[in-house]
Amino acid sequence: MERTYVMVKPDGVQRGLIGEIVRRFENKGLRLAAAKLMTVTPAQAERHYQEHVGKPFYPDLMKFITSGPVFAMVWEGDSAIALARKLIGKTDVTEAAPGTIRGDFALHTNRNLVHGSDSPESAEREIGIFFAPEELQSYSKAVEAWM
Ligand code: RTP
Ligand code: MG
Repeated sequence: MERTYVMVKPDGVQRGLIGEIVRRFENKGLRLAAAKLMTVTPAQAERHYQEHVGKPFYPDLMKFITSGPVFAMVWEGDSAIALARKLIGKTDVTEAAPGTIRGDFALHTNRNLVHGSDSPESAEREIGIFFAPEELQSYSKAVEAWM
């Protein structure tokens, strides 16, 4: 069982895509462990995107991710990290396949609607930036026996 950090970015909230994005993760069968609407602080943004410090797109990324509310979530299940990345689609929107969130809804790479952790280490780190341990729910769903 894995947990992954998924975040509808400010453009997704503004475009009214929270429900559409949540629906895709629910349909897949992943289990929602935590969720909240929040505004990312500059300190959280710096920690979250620490691997991109110094890259040409970093200043815009910092400004963008703190520019308005995001919908922060933790999803869990077997291979949750890889499955979430598949549902989200490739970073470059010209490569993101139809059927993925970015492939279906994103027009520009720097306004690509949704984030998903890229490794178990990133997932643990990112969940810790945005959620306190007591915000995560542990439960099971009867339907999981059929999946
Ligand atoms: P994210 O972290 O936001 O889920 O996106 P990702 O893993 O698919 O992509 P990542 O390499 O982590 O990049 C973080 C965000 O920076 C912007 N970006 N722009 N112009 C570019 O070459 C470029 N590369 C990355 C994107 O908005 C990407 O989501
Ligand atoms: Mg990334």
